[in-house]
Amino acid sequence: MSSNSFSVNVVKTKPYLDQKPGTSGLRKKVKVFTQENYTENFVQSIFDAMPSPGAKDSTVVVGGDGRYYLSEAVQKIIKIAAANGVKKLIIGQNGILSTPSLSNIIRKRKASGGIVLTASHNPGGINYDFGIKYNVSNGGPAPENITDMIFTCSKSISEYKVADIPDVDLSKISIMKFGDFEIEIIDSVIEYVTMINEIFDFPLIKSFLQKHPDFKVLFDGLNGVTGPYGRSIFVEELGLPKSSIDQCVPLADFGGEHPDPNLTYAHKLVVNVEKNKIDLGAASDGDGDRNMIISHDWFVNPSDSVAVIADYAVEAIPYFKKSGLKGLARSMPTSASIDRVAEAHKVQLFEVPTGWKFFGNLMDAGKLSVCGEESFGTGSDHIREKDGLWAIIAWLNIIAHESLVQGKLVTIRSIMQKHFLKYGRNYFSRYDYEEVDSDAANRMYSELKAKMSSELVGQSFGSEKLTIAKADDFEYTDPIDKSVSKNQGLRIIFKDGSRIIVRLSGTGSSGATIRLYYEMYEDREDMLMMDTQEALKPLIDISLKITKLEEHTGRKEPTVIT
Ligand code: G16
Repeated sequence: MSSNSFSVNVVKTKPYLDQKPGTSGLRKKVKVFTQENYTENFVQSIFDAMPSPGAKDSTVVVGGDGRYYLSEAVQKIIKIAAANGVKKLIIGQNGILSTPSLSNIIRKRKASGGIVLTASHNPGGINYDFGIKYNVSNGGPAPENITDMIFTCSKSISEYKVADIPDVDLSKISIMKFGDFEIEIIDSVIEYVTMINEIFDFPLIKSFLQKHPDFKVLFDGLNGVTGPYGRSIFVEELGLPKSSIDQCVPLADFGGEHPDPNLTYAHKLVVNVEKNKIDLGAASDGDGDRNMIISHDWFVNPSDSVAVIADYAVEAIPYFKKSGLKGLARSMPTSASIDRVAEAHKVQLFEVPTGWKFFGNLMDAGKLSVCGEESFGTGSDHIREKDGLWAIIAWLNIIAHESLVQGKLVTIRSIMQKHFLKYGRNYFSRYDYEEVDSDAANRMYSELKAKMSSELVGQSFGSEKLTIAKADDFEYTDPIDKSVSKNQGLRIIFKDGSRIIVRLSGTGSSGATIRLYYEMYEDREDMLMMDTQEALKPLIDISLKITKLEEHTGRKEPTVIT
């Protein structure tokens, strides 16, 4: 087989049986990906599983978060893509594209799909994690039928194709041709920043920042991919001082940290926000799709963050002023804070399983505008991935708008208080037990699952309110394509609507991560600003009793509390 300017070699290989994509792509240690043919097998399986009309003559976007092994993986993808008849690859400069930026480029360039090279918020470096995810033509993560197909292909693969083209220079913005196969290296940042500019009210934000020079912003890129995007937006576009961005140079090992924007792993930001009395502190994760919002006197829980953004969307954000609010959605473990906003705005609320891929169909069908997950993911139908910087700029836009309306500088805390007074508060917390022995976690989970329908319902924990009304394993039928996703997490729902959810994470790369989620609703005015852990203590105690977590795992404390 040969083309104009390269020949194609067929390489014999043996399948690896562990290439099942998780919640968001295949994530493993670098050492796993660097085994002989491991990466090649998975990439070939992606091209084999690409939905009709398939890989031949397709245009595919490729990019990642700058972590260790990125360039090697990109060079392999180029050769395998060319050999499989892909017509064009669009690649971020130096292989860099944030996940939301890649989603945007798939949509803008009408590409057939994209390959995202990231393990998201998981640590990077030779001893840590890498990941490969396939996104489809709407810009979003491949749905389960396609990830299942990739897995099926990976289990029976016997050969992959590779073109004998040389390694290409990823550092120069350029167009290269090898026969009919074209590679375009694009600026990683420009198109994303243009999109953000079109969505939000930049003139309003700029005039707000000029009027309130004491309003302090601090964006922490956690040494991940969003650094250059953050610099362009906060410093170059909005004119904020350079001191308003931190850790904004992407590093292959994220400076040895977890690039995960939560209160534990974004510790440096948390300390700086408090010490320097920051009004809007924010962070994004390794690949730029997660976000955290914090001020010196308030941490915005992600479940509340999406509710506030949805509430202000049409009033404050130009994109939604134009498009209106079509519908709202959240993942199942996310608190029902946004449900109340949906009711007030008279739009439909969808509850989907954990995983951004479940929002895509609803957006494509014009039924969904704003959605979010408790796992620090917030976004809208502007793309088909969650979008960290989008959420952060949304908050800046809302603060600027509300300050204009009230004729004075408002704080994040005051916005939250106003929200709770209007809607009541869904107290929410998540406990993560990371790197637990997998067998112990599975045992705990299946024991609890066995008790769900029979033993648990009717059990009371000290009061009528805390009597279990319902216990099940969440199952979702996609309203658009009617596909059914089973086993999506154990729900224990009490008579007063409080919930305990138990899930095993689908994104870790070693051992198991147990997630316990707690939610309780409160609308008494004097109970709206309580400490979250205190408010949820009764539920936390109940969960430890019924899961027998310590007995099974030996863990006394969670590793991360949100
Ligand atoms: C991924 C998914 C999210 C999901 C999160 C946590 O995020 O895209 O939709 O909520 O994992 O999943 P789990 O609880 O199974 O670990 P990311 O930022 O890792 O791509």
